[in-house]
Amino acid sequence: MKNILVIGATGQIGSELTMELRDRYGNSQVIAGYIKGSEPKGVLKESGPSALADVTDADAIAKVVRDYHIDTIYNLAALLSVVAERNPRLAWKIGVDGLWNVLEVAREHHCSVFTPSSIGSFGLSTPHVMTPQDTIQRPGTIYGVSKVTTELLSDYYFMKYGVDTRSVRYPGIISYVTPPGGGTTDYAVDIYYYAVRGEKFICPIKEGTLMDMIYMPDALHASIMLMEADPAKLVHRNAFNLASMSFAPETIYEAIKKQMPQFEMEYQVDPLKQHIAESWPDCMDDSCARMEWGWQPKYDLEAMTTDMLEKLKIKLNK
Ligand code: AKB
Repeated sequence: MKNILVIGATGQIGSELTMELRDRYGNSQVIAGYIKGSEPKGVLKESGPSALADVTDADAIAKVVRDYHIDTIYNLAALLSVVAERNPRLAWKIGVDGLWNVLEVAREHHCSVFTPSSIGSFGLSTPHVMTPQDTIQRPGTIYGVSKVTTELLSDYYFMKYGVDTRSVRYPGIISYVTPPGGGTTDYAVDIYYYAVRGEKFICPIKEGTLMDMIYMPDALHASIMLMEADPAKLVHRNAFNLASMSFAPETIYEAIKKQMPQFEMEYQVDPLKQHIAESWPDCMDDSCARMEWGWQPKYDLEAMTTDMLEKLKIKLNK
């Protein structure tokens, strides 16, 4: 039986991943780890156990792992790219020092560890079209620098201590449940909220800027699938390119407009976001994920748009 700790359970991915894991493995088997000031609420709180699990506090993590006999940790604690750029030291403390704490606890208590990386782990010198699995990673943001470090540190703990570490490079994740906080790809979530509220959307990313994106159900499925994968088949571990769809602002706008013809958008480019976006891949080659553990996305832009609009109309009473 699996006993799982989700660190960062109240965040954008954590809030949905915790519920998905509870569906699959049983409510009492999945502990929602949170930090002070960000306690679980509603169904997340009521459906299963939760515990204080601040990634910067190794003793607190060790205590939860001991108390609940944890064997698998999903470590989702991180600042997103734009926020990280405004507070590099904190981004490092959470992303890298925090991972070190998790890996040490995992080594001692024989836990598997999933720590997501991102398209942000690539930089301007990376080939941008069909970015290969193994390629140049010289990011120009602290977010990217910390993501590359977490990939390397996770591989190091696997090679040196045999800790079962695995990871994917998430594209921008789109969801109607918990909004993201401070990422470069957030526009692709915000645009749906504006459309459903009947408001004009001001796009911070320039026309023609391509980035990989994924719908949350596919991102959750991929993460769990990788942690379930037969280790004998894994040539790579930290971290797999994960692709699903790649689009520029005008393409997602058109996809929404097809279903909501009144919807309007104009551009007011945010220089920091644009600078970061241009350093990331246009689209990644995820053939290693497909070959090594059978990755296959379910949603394309059209299917995601239909579902997002439907779910947001209910959520926003529109
Ligand atoms: C961000 O934009 O910072 C994240 C990411 C792609 O890692 N969504």
